[in-house]
Parts: sequence; structure tokens; C-alpha cells
Amino acid sequence: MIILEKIIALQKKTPHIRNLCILAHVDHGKTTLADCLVASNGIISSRLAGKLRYLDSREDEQIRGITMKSSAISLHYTTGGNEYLINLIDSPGHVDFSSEVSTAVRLCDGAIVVVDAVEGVCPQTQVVLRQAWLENIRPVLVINKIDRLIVELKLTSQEAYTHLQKILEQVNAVTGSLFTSKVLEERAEKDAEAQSSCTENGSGDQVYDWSAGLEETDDSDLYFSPDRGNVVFASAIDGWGFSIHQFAEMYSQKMGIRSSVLLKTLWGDFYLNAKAKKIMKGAQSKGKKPLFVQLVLDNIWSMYDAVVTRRDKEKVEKMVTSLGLKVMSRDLRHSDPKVLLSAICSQWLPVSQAVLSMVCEKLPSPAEISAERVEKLMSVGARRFDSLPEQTQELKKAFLDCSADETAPVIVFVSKMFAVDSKALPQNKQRPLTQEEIAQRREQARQRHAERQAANQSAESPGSADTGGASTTVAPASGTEALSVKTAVEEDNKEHFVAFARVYSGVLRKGQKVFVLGPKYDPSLALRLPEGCSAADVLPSVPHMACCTVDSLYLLMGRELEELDEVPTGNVLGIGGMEEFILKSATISTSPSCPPFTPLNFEATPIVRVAVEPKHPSEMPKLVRGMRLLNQADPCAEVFAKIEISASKPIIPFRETVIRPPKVDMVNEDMGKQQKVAVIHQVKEEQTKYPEGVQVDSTGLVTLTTPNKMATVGVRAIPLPEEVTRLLEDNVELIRTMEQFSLFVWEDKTLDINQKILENIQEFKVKLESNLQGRKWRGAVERIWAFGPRRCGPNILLNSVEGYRRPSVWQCLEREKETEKAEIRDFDNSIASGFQLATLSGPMCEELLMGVCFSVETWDMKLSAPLAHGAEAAGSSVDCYGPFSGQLIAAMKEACRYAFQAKPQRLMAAMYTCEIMATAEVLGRVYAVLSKREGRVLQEEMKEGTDMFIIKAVLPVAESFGFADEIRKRTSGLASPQLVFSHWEVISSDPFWVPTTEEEYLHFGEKADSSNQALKYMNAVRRRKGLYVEEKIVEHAEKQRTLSKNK
Ligand SMILES: Nc1nc2c(ncn2[C@@H]2O[C@H](COP(=O)(O)OP(=O)(O)OP(=O)(O)O)[C@@H](O)[C@H]2O)c(=O)[nH]1
Ligand SMILES: [Mg+2]
Repeated sequence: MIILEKIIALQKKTPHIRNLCILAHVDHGKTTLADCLVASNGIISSRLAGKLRYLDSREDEQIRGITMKSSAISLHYTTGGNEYLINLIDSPGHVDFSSEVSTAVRLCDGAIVVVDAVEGVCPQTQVVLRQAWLENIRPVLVINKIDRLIVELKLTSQEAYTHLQKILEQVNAVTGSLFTSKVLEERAEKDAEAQSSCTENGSGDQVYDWSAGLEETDDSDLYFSPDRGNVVFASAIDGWGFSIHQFAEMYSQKMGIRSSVLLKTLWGDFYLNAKAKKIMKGAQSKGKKPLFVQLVLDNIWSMYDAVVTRRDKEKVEKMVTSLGLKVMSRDLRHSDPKVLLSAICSQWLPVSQAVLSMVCEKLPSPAEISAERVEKLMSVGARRFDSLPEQTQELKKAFLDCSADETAPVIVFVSKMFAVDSKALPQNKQRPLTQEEIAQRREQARQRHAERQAANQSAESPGSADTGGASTTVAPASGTEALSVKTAVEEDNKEHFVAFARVYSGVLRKGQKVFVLGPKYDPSLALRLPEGCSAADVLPSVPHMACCTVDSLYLLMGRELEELDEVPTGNVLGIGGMEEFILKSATISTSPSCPPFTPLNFEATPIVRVAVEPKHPSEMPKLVRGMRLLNQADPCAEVFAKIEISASKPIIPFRETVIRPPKVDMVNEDMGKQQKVAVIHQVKEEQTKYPEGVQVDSTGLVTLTTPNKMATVGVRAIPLPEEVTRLLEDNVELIRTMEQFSLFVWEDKTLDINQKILENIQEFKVKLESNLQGRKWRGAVERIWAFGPRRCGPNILLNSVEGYRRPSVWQCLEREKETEKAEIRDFDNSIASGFQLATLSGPMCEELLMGVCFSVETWDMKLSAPLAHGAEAAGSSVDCYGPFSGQLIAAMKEACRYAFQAKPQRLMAAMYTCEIMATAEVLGRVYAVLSKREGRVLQEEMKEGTDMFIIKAVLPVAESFGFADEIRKRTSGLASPQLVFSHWEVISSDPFWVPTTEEEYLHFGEKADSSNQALKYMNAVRRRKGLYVEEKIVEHAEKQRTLSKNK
């Protein structure tokens, strides 16, 4: 309880707060490190640190041994005479839970990035560094598991030094590439500004500057380096860790060298010249031991050698006394040397001290939030910060001040909702009793006992008025007890949602009235509200805004929650009673002009779905409730409904596309012609079964007329180059912004788009142009009509109608120069809608299309003028085929589908990439599993200094179920892959392929459906969707036989 009071007091000292999260690849030791830090506060015993994994509070986390949910804990730490409050969030490292990392990173100002000294930088390490970068939070580095270098790899201290240097280089390379891309971006921005001001002034002399700006920008405090104090070397499991500060202090006393000198030279190419008593440069070239090896690593190596390897009791005792440590004799006698080791090392170089003092020194406090980060948080999507309403812009000051004044507006961001068992809530928890309460209870019990005895005695003499009274007072008491038990049982089944949040300004109090702003809230709507209004007033309803009262506030202490009355700015907290108002994330404020925070950066893409239904249909409502809770809690799977459900097999998505007709070289073509017997004609005829009214010419142009014969459209499908498809996929946000802009123009409104976004759009356009080269694509980019499906997908509708100039989709780029009046033809929208529908579900198995360009080449309308201009609405000439616009949509959709079918069609499969680490012995088995599942190895390399191979491979999602398990089984648990969605890939085989030549007949037989992977996938999807599957089950009935007879 002392801790709690201390923490509450510290919460008010904003400059002494550090909000940070621990990030790393899976299994690099985040939770173990967190354990050591938690133990330093006496919350768990230091003997159990590393074994308990205190922050993995869920049962399934303990069983599986991995973290699945991020959880927070508040710690205090004293260094340099100052007390600090550290709000620590442990995050999961497995890709499957990467959304939890995003929610954690948003609430922090700094991060501890943990890297395994053996495995080095792994894919997820890069991802978390990127995430920290995107959220503008400052990272520090902990290189963990140094003990593995000694015990497992048996490196010498010199080798270990080289190895550690390499790891640092790897980490810095990742940071460096992030930094370079940012500088170049800023540079381009500045250039654009300079250019625009240049043209405004019309000044004649031009200065060309071709430096990239990299030289001028100071990036030195960005990189990790031990001499900058942002790196700690540790072994969390053995409880030790150090930064070179500690050794510099130690040796400056011992050797009489100033510690500032040691700080500069302990890491790097320096050595000690014992004769001259000098530190010299050039250890490597002169073949000397670097200072770091001699003064730091050698000590640790000899400690491990004495304690673990040789178990030399005398030497250990000597070392212990020379270091001035005290070791309990039971540790000295323990049969496991690791126990003794951690007892010594955790005293000598306590990891918590090294890490926490680095954190307090190097990471910023909440008050130091940068203006850049604030603007990033406040400007949603494409909106420019200075296009936000004035009151909203004023709030930037509140963020920067980070003040806990009464007058400061309250701004809180909720990044996720997490479920807590109602028993675990502090209100419902049994408090430990105080001494007086215990005494009181004892007294009560004694009285009751005495009464009962008295009653028993008087029962022998019935009719006593006394006893009657006593029994009536007892009865109701037991009644209420029973009642409360019942309600408690009901409560038991209830999960409570607690909002995981942080205060950015002001003080959040229990019982306060606040606005809850959803992610889609528009702060300009606040202008409509009366000035100076608060959430306590009766206000007109505004979309995505709700008013509510803060129910309860919690301090997050790992698995415990402590109730609080108020939380000042800069702290991480839990808020109860918000489940009605918040789905996943929200912004809470006392000011209605507060903008919602930018959405979180989620790194993972959800690919696979399942359909679920309850086993007993009567339990449907429960399932619905469970699903709703699940949705609120997390994208990860978990069921709250506690009923039996049956889940479908995983639903694997595919995409459909067309490709260019395959090229056959001349010789082969000739041979093909000879062999392709008459069958070929038959097949051709079968395939080109187009209904009446659809004309298809030999080049694949499909012409279709609406039922009322009023309009004709001619459409051709063209495969888009792969780069273009990828470009379209990567720039969905930009396309959406463009679409929004066009919509605003359509409604005669304007949308202010951020300068940077405009530039990105321009860049996107240039890239498109450079990828769409050649005669076929001349001027195509300007003629883009729409993107689809859903207006922003990877397919293009192209306007190739002669003489039709419609407003370009790029109009947001051409705001200034008034383009010549382009007009929109009537029913323009119907054509686009037809295209959207067609791309939404393709003809093969009703999956989305991808990488297809539909070029509208003719569009004739034989409309009498009045029909086009609203006569239809008047009802005078409604034809029997329904509204004309609808007919046109349907015709366009059909035309697109036939155009698609006129080309060679292919399925596209979603692909995972995975990185597998395996030893040489099991390599062959890994390959066997991969090739069985249609995987493809991209790269194989040996991890330096180890006997591990790293294999990078891609694998279709459809083949991935049970993959991780199979690999683990086949390699006896030595290799464990993580699958990450990477891209869509065309399956090269043609689903409609049938054998046509004699040779193929011989080889595949007549049906040939056994070998066709694409057909297999397509039919599986068709079957699932209840579509017609073309399959012969029984072909020659007379040839059937019963197996049992023949056997
Ligand atoms: N040899 C050695 N093993 C360690 C060290 N730190 C952690 N481990 C082990 O590494 C394994 C993973 O540790 P965790 O702390 O659960 O790793 P994590 O990063 O929290 O993993 P996720 O949360 O699942 O991503 C455990 O078996 C630990 O015992 C260390 O310093 N040395
Ligand atoms: Mg963990």
C-alpha cells in the first residue's frame, strides 16, 4: 500500500513520469525483462523474477509461454536523488498479436527495444522499430540473452565483442533507413515550398542545390551506441545487465582515469597500454584487446567460467568478497549453479538498475512531447492541420503544455478496450482486513456465539419473549446474505471492459462529465454547439459524439487494478464503465472541438475468415453477444459466450485476374498445330458460349446492348502490369482521398487536402504513368474513369470512348489551373457502378477481381432528349425493363464479365512469407514440408557465428493450415515459423485447362482434374458458395466395380 500512495503522489509530477513499452521479436525476453523490473519494486520476489512472467497474467499465456495481450504496470525508481514514476507496458512479440503492439505504442513516449544476442535483428524487430518511428517515440536498446553467447555458443569474449558490434550495426541500419527516407521526404517538401515561393516572387536567379540534405541533418542521437548511454547489455534470466556507465564509474575509481574519458573509450577501437598507462586507439590493427573486452566482458566471462563451468567454490568466494557482495549460504550450496550465478550477478550488476536509469535519463517525459507528434496525432487522414477549426488548433498548446491545471482541457486517448473479470475489479475484491476490523469481527463472532448459547438455554424454557426477538432479527440477516450471494453469482459471469488510456492534458476525475469522440468525429461540428458548453449541458446530438460520466478510474498494476479518484496529465490509466460508449478506440475530452486522434497503425492484414454458428440454434443470442464482446476486445480470436460453437473451415480468399495470352515460340506452335487434333475446335466452341445479344470479336471486345435497345457499350478487358496492381494496392488511402475530393466537387464543396498528401498523389500519378508505357496505354492515366471495387481497389475503368471528355480523377491536383470545361455525360455513374459490381465478384468463383483494366471503347445512347432529362422520373415513358439507369448498370456489369471471360483467366492466391530458423540437420525436412505445401524458398543463408540457417519462403495461405505445427513436429521443435501476409500471386495453371493434344491425353487422361491446382481451389470456393460445380461424379456407370469384391 505504501507503493500505491507513492505512485499517486508521483503521478502529479509530470517531468518525472516515463511512459514506455517493451518491444521485440517473439521470445527475445520482454516479459522476462519486465519481471526483473517488477521485482525491483518488491511486487514479486527477485528469486522468482524470470520464472513467474508476472505480466503474462492470463492462463493461456502461461501455458503457451508467449504474451498475447499487452499489459501495464506502474513502478517507481529513484536515481540521482530524483524519484520517477515508470508506466511500463509489456507487449507481445508474435505477429498474430501485433495489433496489441500498436495500441501500446500509441500511449507511450519511449520504448525499450529488446534484441536477442544470438538471433539478432529478426523480422518483428524491424517492424517494431518502424512502429516506434511512425509514432515518433524514442527507443533505447537492450541486447538480451548475453549468457547464451557464453553458455550455448561458447564464444570467447573477443568473439562476443565482434558479434555484439554486428548486432548493433544491424539495428542501426534499420534505424538509418527509416531516418533517410524521412529526411528525403522532408527535403522534397521544402523544395516544393521553395519552388512555389520562387514562382510567386518571380525572382530571376535560381539556385540549384543537389545535396540530399542528409549531410546537414544531425542524426547522431538517433543511433544506438553504448557510449551514448542508450544501450544495455543484459541477461534477463540471470538478472544482470549493465550499461558502460556502470563500468566507467567502477574503473575510474580503481584506475584513476576520469570517467568521462572511460565513457568515450570503453566501447570502440581502443586499448589500454599498460606501460604508458594510456588509452590508445587502434586496438584492431595492433591486435590488442579492446577496452570493452578487457575491462567488461572478461569479468563476466570469468564469472560464468568459475560459477557455471568449473564450479570453483574457492574462486567464487574470492570473487564475491572482492566485489563486496553478500551471498546466502543456501545459494552457495545449491545444486544448480544458475541459482548461485543469478544470486551473485543480480547483486553485482542488477539489470533493473541499468535499464531503469537509462530509461529515466534517455527517454522523454510526457511534458516533452514534440510539436510534430502533436500535429500528427491531431490531423486525421488527409486533412491539413491548419485547415482544422481554430479552436481545435488552439488545443495544440494544451498538448504541448501538458498541464494539470484546473483550466486545462482534459484530453484522453483510449487505444483499446480490455476485458476484466468482474471479480478482479477493486470494488468487488476482498480487501485485506485491517487490525481494527479483525478485532471488530472477532468481537461480533463472540457476541453471536454468546447469543446462540443464550438462545439454546432459553429454548429449554419456551415462551420467552427474548428469544422470539432474537430469532426474527437473525432471519432477515441470513436472507440478505443469500440474496447477495445470488447477485454475486450473476455478476461472476460478467466481463467488464476497461479502457486502456492515457491522459494528454488536464486531470481526469471520477464522476466528471466528458465528451466521448469516436474515430469518425469531425471537430468542425463543434462550431454548431453553443460556445463554452460542457458535457454536462443538454446538447443537440452530434454524430460520433456522446456525453458520459467517468465511472471509475484504475491504476493498472499488471494483473491487479487499484481504484483512483483522479489521474493527472501524462499518465497511463484504465477507465471503467465505458463499454456503452466506446467500441475499440476513442478520444475523451472536455472540449467538443478536440479532434479524434489519428487511427492506429496496424501492421498486420487480416486474410483468413471463418464462419461460426452455435451448435444449438437456441443459443444464437449468446453467440451474438459473445461476438460483439469479441469485436470490442480485440481482432484476435477468443470466445466469451461460453457455448459450444461449430466453426466452418477457414475461408480462404482468392482474387481473379486475366493474363496476356501465353506466347508460344514458332517451332512449338507448329508442332502444336499438327498434334492438336479436332478436339481443339470442340473445346473452343464449348468455351465461347455467349448468350444472344452479346458480340465478341476476336480481340476480346465485348459489345452489349441494354434490353430496351437504347444503349450499347463496348468493353475490353486488359491485364494490368503487375507493378501497377501493386501500386494501386499500396495507395488505397490516396485513391480514397481523391475519390472523396471528387465527391466534394460534385456537391460543389471544397476539401482542403494536406500539401504532403497532394504531393504523394502527384508522385503516385507519375509512378503510374511510368509503369503504363507503350502504345496500348498512351494517355491512359489521364483517362482513368474509376478504381474498383469499392471505388479504391486494384482494378481500373478506362475511358476510351471517342469524343467523351469527363472530369479527370486527378482533379485535386489541378485545382489552380482551370481545366477546359469537361462535362459529365448523363448516366456516367451507371457505367462506373456497373464496373464496381463487376469487379466485386468475378465470373470464376465470385471473388474480387484484381489487376484488371476494363476499357470502355464504345458507349452509344439512342436517347430522346426528354428521356435523358428527367422524363423518366415523370413516368411518361417508363419501359417494361425498369429504370434505364439500372439497365445500364446491369449491361455494363455483364459486359465486363464477358470481356473478362474473353481473356485467359487465372486465380490469384494470397501468399504468406515466413522466416524459418533451423539447424543444418533438420534443413531437409523443412524443405520437404515447404514443397509439399507448394511453398517456394526465396533465400537461404547461414546465420553468422551459429549453426543456424535462415530460410525465407513464400507459401499460399490456402496451404498454410497446420503448417507451423507440422514444421515443429518434423523438426522436433527446432524450427518455428511465423507467417505474415505478403502479397497476391497469380497461380500459373489455368483452371479451365483441358488436355488438347494427343500427348496431353496420354499423359493426363481425359479428365485431367487431378493435377490442376487452380481448378481444385476454384471448385472448393464454388462449392462453399453454393455455386454450380462442373464435375462428373460417375462417368461410365457400367465400368463401376465394388472394391471389396476385388480385394
Ligand atoms: N538464456 C536466456 N534465456 C532467456 C533470457 N531472457 C529470457 N529468456 C528465455 O526466453 C524465453 C522467452 O522469454 P519471454 O520473456 O517469455 O519472451 P517474450 O519476449 O516476452 O515473448 P513474447 O511475449 O511471447 O513475445 C523464455 O523461455 C525465457 O526463459 C536470457 O537472458 N537468457
Ligand atoms: Mg512476453
